[in-house]
Amino acid sequence: MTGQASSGVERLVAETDALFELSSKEWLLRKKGFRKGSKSIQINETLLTVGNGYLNIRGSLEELPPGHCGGMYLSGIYDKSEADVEELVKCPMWTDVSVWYEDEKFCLSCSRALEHEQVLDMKKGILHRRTTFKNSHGKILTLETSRLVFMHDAHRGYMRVRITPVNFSGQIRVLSGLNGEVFNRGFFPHEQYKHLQLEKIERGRNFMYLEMKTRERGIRIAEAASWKMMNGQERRRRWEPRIYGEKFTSEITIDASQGESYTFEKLAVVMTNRDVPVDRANNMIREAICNLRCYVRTGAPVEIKRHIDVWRNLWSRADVRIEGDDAAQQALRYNIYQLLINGPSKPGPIGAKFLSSEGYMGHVFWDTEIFILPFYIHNFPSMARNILMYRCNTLPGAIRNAEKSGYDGARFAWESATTGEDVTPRFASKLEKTIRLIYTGAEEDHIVSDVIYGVERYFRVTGDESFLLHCGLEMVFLTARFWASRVTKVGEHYEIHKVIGPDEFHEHVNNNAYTNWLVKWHLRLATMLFRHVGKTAPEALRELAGKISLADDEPEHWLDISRRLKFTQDPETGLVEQFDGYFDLKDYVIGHPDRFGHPVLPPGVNYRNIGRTRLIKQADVLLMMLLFPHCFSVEEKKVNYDFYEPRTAHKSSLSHCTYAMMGLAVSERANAYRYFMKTALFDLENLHNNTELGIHAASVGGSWQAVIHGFAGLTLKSDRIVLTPWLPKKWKRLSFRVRWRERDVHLDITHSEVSIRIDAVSDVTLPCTLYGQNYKIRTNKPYTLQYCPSK
Ligand code: IFM
Repeated sequence: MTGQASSGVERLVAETDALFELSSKEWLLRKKGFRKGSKSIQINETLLTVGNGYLNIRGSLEELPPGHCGGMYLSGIYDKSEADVEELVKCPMWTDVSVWYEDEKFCLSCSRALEHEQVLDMKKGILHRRTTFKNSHGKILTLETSRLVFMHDAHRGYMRVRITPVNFSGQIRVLSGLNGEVFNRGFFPHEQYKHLQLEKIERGRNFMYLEMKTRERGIRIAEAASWKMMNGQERRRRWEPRIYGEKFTSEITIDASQGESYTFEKLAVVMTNRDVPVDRANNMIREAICNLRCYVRTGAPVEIKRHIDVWRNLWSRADVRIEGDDAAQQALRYNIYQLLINGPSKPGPIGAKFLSSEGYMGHVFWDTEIFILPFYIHNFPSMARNILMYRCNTLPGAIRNAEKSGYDGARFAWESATTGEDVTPRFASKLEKTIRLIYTGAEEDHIVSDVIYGVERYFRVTGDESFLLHCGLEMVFLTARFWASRVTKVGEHYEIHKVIGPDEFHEHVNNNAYTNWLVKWHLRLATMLFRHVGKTAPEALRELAGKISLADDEPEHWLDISRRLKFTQDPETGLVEQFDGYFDLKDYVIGHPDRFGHPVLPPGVNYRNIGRTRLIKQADVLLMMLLFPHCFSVEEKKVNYDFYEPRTAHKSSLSHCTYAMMGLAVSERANAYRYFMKTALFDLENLHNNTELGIHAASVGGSWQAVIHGFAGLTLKSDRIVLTPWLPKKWKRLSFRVRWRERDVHLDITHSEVSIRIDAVSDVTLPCTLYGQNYKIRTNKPYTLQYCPSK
């Protein structure tokens, strides 16, 4: 190698070094130390996931120590094979690396760790690792890695590896490749499902290529990578690419000198046949290699710079600053980071565990529309649209669900994957320890209206008429038709029998308040939209009516059902009965929490008999009041809060954020803050002891909502902004911005002022209600109003 070329390489290394410089500490999530065989290995893998919403990679250690559960997941790639139902497929890995000296691998489980740390830089979306191993022969070596998947180009990833033999010189082998020997976890311990079969494995002078196909749907996943030594090339003795079965390994042997560092880099491309035009999809190797060549030509530093620029923009859009409470700020940042690495740039599913693991098999629940979607609606409307488009595209599956259960219209699946047909497993999910039949797929029908709630909220905040006319209306009408066939007429009234509400401790119940209230609203909305669009876009309505054979009198029938659907609330106290007969159940309240602060079930109550008690799993009536805040008075909310809060076991990650926001609504502020911190720290502190199985995406979205809708008290209506901020004492300032119908709303709240500025293309005056008082806000002008929450 010439001196000139080698100085070019040094420059490249220095350039990436500069780009990889760590951000300041408030942007870092640090995980220090390593405990062999402990659960923390997998918990850290979940927490340290990097991604871009198309492809996400768990933060596994490159040498994959025993007990690891590394994995890469691609949005929307599901397969069934021997599994009970379709599940998110673990894809071939490209981030595995192993370093050997004299037939001994440097691995955290067999070498001593003199130091070990993984650092997630949330500002840049990069995961770093630094480990100094001492092997059984006393050889000390430092391994440093950095990995990322690009935000500006979802198909590309990058990894840099640096090794330094600290107290020895000699031949070191560094291996990395493409690993197709990957399995999903099975239902029982040690059971595994194989979802992929080998299609093609090839090597060229500068690349390796692996193509695998999902066994059921035949989706082809292509991975191409270049793996090379960057500096110290003259030290390279051998480069041996090897293919073992479904694994490609590229082995580089170097003559290493004590104290010198050697840097390697891997450029990877990942795509599926779904990502390329049909006529090119039968030549995936060509697609992937072309892409890789182009990537190699551009060079990593240019790509990394672009990636960091995109991250800068994402944070400038979505960051929320809390001054005075570092713990809250750090936790919220982490949750926003999770939302950012899972935002879909194309229509596609968002599962209850995001793309962080196979937990809940990657399925999509109501978590998406009720808990996760609002962040995207208020920050990245096009991503929100993509989330809803997934539901729209799976309407045919929802129609089949309705048909299969003997109803009309469309019934969104309780658990959804590729087609929208219900994929709820028949037996208890892997997250629960016991095996029992699951009824949620047959009975948890509130999902149907939860999706529509998401549609309405999206439309209200964005005003996206085209989505409404081309997708939303059809979703609203077909699901309204489902309810019209699902209700039971009892005398002059309608009822909904045999459901499970959000509280899943009680199955086969009649007239769950949350469900019935949502259905009332949904049917009314359907009728109103029918009338409204009949006037504003009659042609579009006529076309849709023809497509779904909508009879003229159907909408009026929906309104009639809405009016006469049962809903039970004590007229004197305002207390809502969660379902028929709930008040007749044995009464218990949750006693003192355990030493971790978790609610403890009263003596004698267990998961087999809990359905005979008034104890509930998660917010139910309270969530209804949160979603429809203007339909219930503060007194009604308080009565229900006081009743249900001591009876809620919070055995779901969806519960705490609801109690945080409802706590603020009824001035239970200390409690609200406590619940907020639980939500915000849900995975960071492994609150439910199952973070190894993936991120709790609903609590991630819920913690953002608790700050924006809860503490800032922000509601965006179609024509006005409503604000009721209240800040905890130690929060000196809360500031953020949200998107509202092509405008940017900037809010800055302190204990004395509420500052608001609405940036817009044109100057207009918009109404804003603060603590119930109306103001007129001119766009592009700053306003400072008084902060004065009720005592
Ligand atoms: O959707 C939730 C449900 O409400 C409670 N069990 C877990 C599901 C997925 O998060």
